Amino acid sequence: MTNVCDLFLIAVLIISLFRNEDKNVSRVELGMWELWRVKTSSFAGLNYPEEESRVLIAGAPLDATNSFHPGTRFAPEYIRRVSESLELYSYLLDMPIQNKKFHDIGDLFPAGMDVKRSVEIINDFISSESIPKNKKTVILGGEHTVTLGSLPLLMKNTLLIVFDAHADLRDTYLGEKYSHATVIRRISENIPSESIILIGSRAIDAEEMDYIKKHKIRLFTSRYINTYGAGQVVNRLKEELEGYTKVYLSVDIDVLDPAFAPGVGTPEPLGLDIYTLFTLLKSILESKEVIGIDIVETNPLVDKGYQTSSIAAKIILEYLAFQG
Ligand SMILES: [Mn+2]
Repeated sequence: MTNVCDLFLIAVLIISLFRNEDKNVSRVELGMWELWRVKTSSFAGLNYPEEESRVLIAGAPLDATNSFHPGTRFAPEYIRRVSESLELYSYLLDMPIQNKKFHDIGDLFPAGMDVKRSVEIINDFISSESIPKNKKTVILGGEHTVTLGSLPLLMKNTLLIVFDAHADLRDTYLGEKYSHATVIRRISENIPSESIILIGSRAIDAEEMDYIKKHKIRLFTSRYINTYGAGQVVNRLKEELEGYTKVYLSVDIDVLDPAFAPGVGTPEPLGLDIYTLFTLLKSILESKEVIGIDIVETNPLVDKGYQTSSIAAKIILEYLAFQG
């Protein structure tokens, strides 16, 4: 029996197919998604008008190539949910976070979208909204492959700093060119590879190590950081950052030791502790203009007590705290 409710939903769907006059092609094609995503809560339970905001936040629930444990599609939702209960206080600045206006547009596409299409949509969003409107970009992943969508931000004398247990520099992985394990390789083919710094790495195969050396990618392994301490790494980072005015940060939450961040797609022991990670983030945020950041690989399905989602949310809050 068709009830009134069904008829109403069908009417809404038909109207939605015709109502979208947005010039952005991907948005038009995703007309139905616009209807669903309005239900998504916004980051930190706040949402300022876009015109007043210096930062645009967008979810990218990509979960297509994870080889071990799927679930990253739920991360934007959990990060937002847990962010609502975090106090608006900056640990790094030791003061309340005030007047940092951001606009959370919701998720860019529904979970289940294929990799290439997802990356195109992120690309489109950054090229048609963040860059022309002069806004900074926060992407809530999703698997690490979403970073490829930020390529338009990496083109002009921008340093890419990647926090990650893994190098993600394989040419292909499980037969895929576009994968969470190949994402930095694909990026390195599009920007000067010397403009990439990997931090916290501890899962690198022989092919990747050769690639790092051959292409002069800069590397701070977790062993180096855990041996010499955050202070020494901060000093070396300052030297490495010289000559660059802008930085883009890609934070794979598995850079942390699984003791701190168990809810990840591909856990790898002997990572950074949370204090070291935040100290390194501070040194970057206070010395350079960080034009964008993505936080990827949080997996709420294996995340007891929202432990990992809450760190992901905290990283974004600290990023916001440093914006003008
Ligand atoms: Mn990783």
